[in-house]
Amino acid sequence: IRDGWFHETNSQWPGQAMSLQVQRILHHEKSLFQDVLVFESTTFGNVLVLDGVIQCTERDEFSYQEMIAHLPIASHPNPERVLVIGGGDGGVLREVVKHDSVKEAILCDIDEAVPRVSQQYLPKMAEGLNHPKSKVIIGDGFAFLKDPKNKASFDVIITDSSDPVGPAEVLFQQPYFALLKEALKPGGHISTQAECVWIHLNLIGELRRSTKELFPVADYAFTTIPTYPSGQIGFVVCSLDANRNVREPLRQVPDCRYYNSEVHKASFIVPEFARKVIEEG
Ligand code: AAT
Repeated sequence: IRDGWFHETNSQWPGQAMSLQVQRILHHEKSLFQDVLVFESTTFGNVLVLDGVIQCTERDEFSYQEMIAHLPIASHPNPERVLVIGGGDGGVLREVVKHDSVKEAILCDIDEAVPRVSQQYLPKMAEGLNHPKSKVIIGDGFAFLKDPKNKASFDVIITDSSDPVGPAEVLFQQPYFALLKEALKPGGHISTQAECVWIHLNLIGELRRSTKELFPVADYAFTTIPTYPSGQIGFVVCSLDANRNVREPLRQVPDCRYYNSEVHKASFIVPEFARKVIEEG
């Protein structure tokens, strides 16, 4: 923070930085895993920052949380048990529990500080943590999925993870995707945070390749969001069922601000420079 502005400078996006004007700092600590900052901005509401990287703002979080949750759930015929890895702010859980078919939503975030500060400063997201269908576990997502009792037990697994530097690095690698596959029930779906076509196209290509080796269906979709780098972020959405079309929603989702059935279908259409790399390698 300099002269009343937060600048999101980071070696993951060299030469560019999203800046937000700071009204006041609400919270700052070093947790066991990361530097945790919450500030009130002048025009984007409260902002959660981990290791200098914006995780969510109250003004635009719905774009990301709705899309990463509803793309895999609305295209699944009967999603009952859903797992969220990361997502400790609770915003994705808030979206997951909107689906009537969902009976149980489990969240596993590595850092207890994230749900704790979200309860205090991001109440509209943290409501997902407190929903009767939700259960929150603090622990490493990789270790959670390795536990034999979690094999073949979820219809949908959403990886709402921070960027691949720090504790989330393992969540972008093939051994992790293999664990996701084992933790799914037959015909299960996953979606994972899959970065931005303007900055990380090669990483997206790799994510698509490594998931395609494991899942018969592996697709990339994206959303627009002002406070993530370059204003765009994507998701790899996969299905264990070769006959499933994850681009087609099977039902509507109530109370959304970004997502609808047409947005669902359109989000898989990517610009030509990205399509080449993602689909043709
Ligand atoms: N809901 C939007 C915010 C996030 S949160 C990412 C979460 O992933 C953080 O709470 C972090 O503690 C958690 N996390 C990181 N590594 C692990 C791990 N190994 N196991 C479980 N949880 C983990 C996403 C922001 C995207 C930013 C884009 N630039």
